[in-house]
Amino acid sequence: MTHAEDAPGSSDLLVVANRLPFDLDEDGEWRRAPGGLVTALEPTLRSRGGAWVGWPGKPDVAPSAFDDEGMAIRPVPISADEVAAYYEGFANATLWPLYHDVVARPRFERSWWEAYRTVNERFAAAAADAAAEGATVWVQDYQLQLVPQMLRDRRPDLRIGFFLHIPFPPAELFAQLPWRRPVVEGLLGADVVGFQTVGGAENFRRVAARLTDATADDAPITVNGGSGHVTAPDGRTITVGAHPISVDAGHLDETARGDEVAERARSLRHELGDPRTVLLGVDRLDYTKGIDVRLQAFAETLEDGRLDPAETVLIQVATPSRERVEHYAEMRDDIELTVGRVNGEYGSIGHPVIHYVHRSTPRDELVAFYRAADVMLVTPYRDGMNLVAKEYVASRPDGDGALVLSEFTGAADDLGEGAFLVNPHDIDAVGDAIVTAASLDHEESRRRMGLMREQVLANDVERWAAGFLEALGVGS
Ligand code: ADQ
Repeated sequence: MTHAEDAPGSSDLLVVANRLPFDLDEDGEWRRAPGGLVTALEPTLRSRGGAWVGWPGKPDVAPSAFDDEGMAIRPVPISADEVAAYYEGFANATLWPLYHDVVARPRFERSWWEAYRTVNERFAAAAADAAAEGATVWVQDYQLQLVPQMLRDRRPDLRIGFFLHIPFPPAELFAQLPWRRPVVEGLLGADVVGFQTVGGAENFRRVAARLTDATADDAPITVNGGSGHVTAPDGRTITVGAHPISVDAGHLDETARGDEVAERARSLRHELGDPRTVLLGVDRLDYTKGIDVRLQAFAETLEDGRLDPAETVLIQVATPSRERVEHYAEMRDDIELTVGRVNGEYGSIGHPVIHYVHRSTPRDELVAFYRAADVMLVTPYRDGMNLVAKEYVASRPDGDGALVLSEFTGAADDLGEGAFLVNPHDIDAVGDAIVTAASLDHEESRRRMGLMREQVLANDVERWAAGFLEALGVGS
């Protein structure tokens, strides 16, 4: 059905995401909110007079649309009650744990589902309003899975893409969701549905055939290549593909080459007491990231004497995240307790073995951390991709450094040849990998880093965006 009020707007290319590339701060001023997605998409949107539809990050405000150097910014208002039910509730306490292998128990609340539908409908209406006749609309992520079909109902003339940034779980787990069918039908409103990994794309194709009236082929799905196909009951064909996201590799590489960053990395090591080995973790403080397992494994290597606390330092940078969601507050307490316990046992006055920073870090400082670290620890229980792993690699133009990487990240598919892959549920294996990576000889470390750098520099975030848009039929 096409709604009478949905007359075409003027944008030929739209991105629809939970958040805008701008935040509205406490004083009602717009502040740029940089991020990988913004970096990748802004140039294309600007050059095409495109639009970005999203929430300004502050509840109960309805700011007007505005133009930012050729890109239309279309705010979607969300009330405080809706933030609690749609965002903190359905998105982050139902879908997030369910899609990450149920590492925490998902909550299924009917009122949250209602709010999710209502807010998705509002995003669909805003996109329908902004899109020109025959425009292309690219919908992002798990907060907006109903938007593709809602948008198609309003505007059958549009070309619609959807990309999921988090994992798509196996059918056996997804089937727990009481609203599994409408969610899959929502996604099948798109022409192209993209996932971080081949595994995620295959899971979705299987779920679509099993839980809806659609049928699916069994064509091999390959990275940025072969696609699967689902045929909807109305005869439309939906392309299902794997498009692993990446980082702004060239920019990170260049920043890391700068004298300031090199100097900051040196001074950082000096401030740490010039230890032989610096280990680093950088994460949003989230229970999926396996911060607990890496701290525990690190403590055990100190305990059994394989690493010397006088010569080794672990920096853990953890950005505050979703603090109003129940599981997050608990996890923060657990992690901080472990940090205190390990430092109490193995640190000395003025020389803690774990330096724990609970705040967001400026980009250049983060790059200096990456350059200063001998071993990067990325140990999620499950992660769609994990950009930190790729940022570390892009920030090592010196060709040194080792990466310990969970096999349950999307990044493991891309960096598996050079990283030390581990099962984060196997604490002994994580400890062994930390020790091996910390004692790696220079030549082997350079060989492994070389393999990873080749991958990341050749497949940056711009290429990712161009690849998805090409699958959608948008030429560059
Ligand atoms: P996230 O779960 O947020 O992303 P990740 O991919 O690691 O996880 O990205 C985190 C980003 O935040 C990185 O760019 C990192 O540099 C930054 N960051 C983390 N800690 C920081 C700190 N203390 N200070 C400053 N910046 C910090 C979701 C999915 C991932 C997927 C991405 C992109 O969960 O699997 O890779 O989207 O698709």
